[in-house]
Amino acid sequence: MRRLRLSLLGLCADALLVTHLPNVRYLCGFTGSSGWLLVEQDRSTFFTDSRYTFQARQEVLGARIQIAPHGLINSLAEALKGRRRLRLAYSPAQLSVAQFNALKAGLGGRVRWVRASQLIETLRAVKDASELNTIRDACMLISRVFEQSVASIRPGVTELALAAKIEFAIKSRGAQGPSFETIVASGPRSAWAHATPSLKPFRKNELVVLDQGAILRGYCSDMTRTVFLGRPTPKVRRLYGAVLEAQDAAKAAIRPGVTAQSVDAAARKALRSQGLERFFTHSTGHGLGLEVHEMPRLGRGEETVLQQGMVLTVEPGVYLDGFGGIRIEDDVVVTSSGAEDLTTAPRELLGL
Ligand SMILES: [Mn+2]
Repeated sequence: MRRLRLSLLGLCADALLVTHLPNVRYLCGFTGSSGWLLVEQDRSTFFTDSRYTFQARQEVLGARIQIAPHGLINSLAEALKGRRRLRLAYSPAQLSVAQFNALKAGLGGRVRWVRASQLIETLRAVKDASELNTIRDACMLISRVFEQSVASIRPGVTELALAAKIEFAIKSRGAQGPSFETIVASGPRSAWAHATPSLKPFRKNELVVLDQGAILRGYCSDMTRTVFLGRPTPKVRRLYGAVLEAQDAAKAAIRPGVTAQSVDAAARKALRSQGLERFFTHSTGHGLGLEVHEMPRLGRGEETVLQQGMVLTVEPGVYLDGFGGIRIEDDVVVTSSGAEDLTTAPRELLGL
């Protein structure tokens, strides 16, 4: 809240309306599904509806709680009544056109709207010690879940059945649930980078991509491993080795002061040297925290400078139509001199 108020001064805004729930949670601790936060220099007000009266009382810190009987917009208008002029910052990507129009109508002409994108996201990108501890635990948990669930990959078991086992294990081990819909994709379907699990059974001599994450105490992990059902063929070995080398190259490029795009370039360069760059069809990674995708993105043209305390995924892959895909993904934290792995499941090619 203190760091946010400083950036508001820089924007010449009197207040910021926070409408994105992960940002609301980050600033005041509220974990429910409806709530806005108004941050001013001398106070903050949290608006929610009557379903959350008790929860807000227990969770919200550093803000006055305002239960809205007739919608958040009316309550906000009520709270701002009597202000003559207000420069109110908002994040355009996090308000619908309908909400924005209703806000303009409800708050009237005294508000000057100031567009402010990614103020809080920029703060969130660098994790503090307690956030790092939680992410570390979420990464440890998903590593254990993978090691446990890999034993269930056998011919005849369906992708959906394995996904169900993974998600059962996530909750059994004390996480709230998966941080995204678990990906289990086998055979040619493993070439679909974002496949959803299907009723397809595993067969002998297939690649299986498992992309799984857990939300623990609000924080996400995100890890991918690719295994081979049978004795890996020379082609699979070669592809797998190239992806692992690309991942190592990207990790080795991470340290404070380098740009996000330079990490992506390192992975691409490693795959290019094997003639495989054109099969790498997504970016190298992304930030991770309260949301499974947050700042910074490790991709082409991304000029964000990495800082100590950022948590990133590193996940190069190759996808060959009709054959299959291979992706290896770890979560790392940027340290004072490099990158430290947070996900620890084995990375060598596993033949089952
Ligand atoms: Mn990811």
